Amino acid sequence: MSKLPNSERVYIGMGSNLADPAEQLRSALKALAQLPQSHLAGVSSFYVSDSLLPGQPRYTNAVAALDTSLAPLALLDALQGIELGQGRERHEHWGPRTLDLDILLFGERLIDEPRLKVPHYHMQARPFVLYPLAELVPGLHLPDGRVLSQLLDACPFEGLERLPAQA
Ligand code: PH2
Ligand code: MG
Ligand code: MG
Repeated sequence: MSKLPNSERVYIGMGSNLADPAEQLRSALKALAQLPQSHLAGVSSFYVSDSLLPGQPRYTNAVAALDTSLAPLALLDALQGIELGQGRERHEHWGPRTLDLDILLFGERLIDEPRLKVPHYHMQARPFVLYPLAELVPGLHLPDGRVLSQLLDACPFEGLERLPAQA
C-alpha cells in the first residue's frame, strides 16, 4: 500500500544538455525525492541522444515515477523551482538547458490549462521519452486511450544510447 493517501502516479521526463548532464539528472532525482507529499517510486536508465535541434550538445534523458498528492500546478511550480535551482535559464525556445523536467502523465488526468497540458504534447514522437517510460511501465495505457506499445512501434529506438545502470 502507498504511504501517501490520495496520491497519484506521475511520470516526469528529465533532460539536460549542459554542465555534466548525467550529474544534473542525479541532482534532480535527489531534489524529486525530497518534494513534500511525494515519494520517488522509480527511475529509468539514462539515455543519450542528439538534440532535436541541430547544433546543440547531446542530451541525457530519463523518466522518473513520482507518487504525489500535490495538485498538478503545485507540482509544476515545484519542478520549475528545481529547474531554477540547477541554473535553468530561459533564453530561446528549445534552447540548451541544464535541466528540463516535464510532466508527461499525471495519474489518469487529461489537463488542458495555459501552463500545463497533460499528456505532454510531443511525447508520442520522442524516443528519449517513450523508451525510458516503457522501462518503468511496459504495458502502459495513456488516459486518452493510446497504448504505449503502439507508440513505440511508430517511434524507432534509432539514435538512442542507453547508458549502463547508475550506481
Ligand atoms: N528537448 C528539447 C529539444 N531537443 N533532444 C533530446 N535528445 N532530448 C531532449 O530532452 C530534448 C531535445 C526541448 O524540450
Ligand atoms: Mg522538454
Ligand atoms: Mg520543459
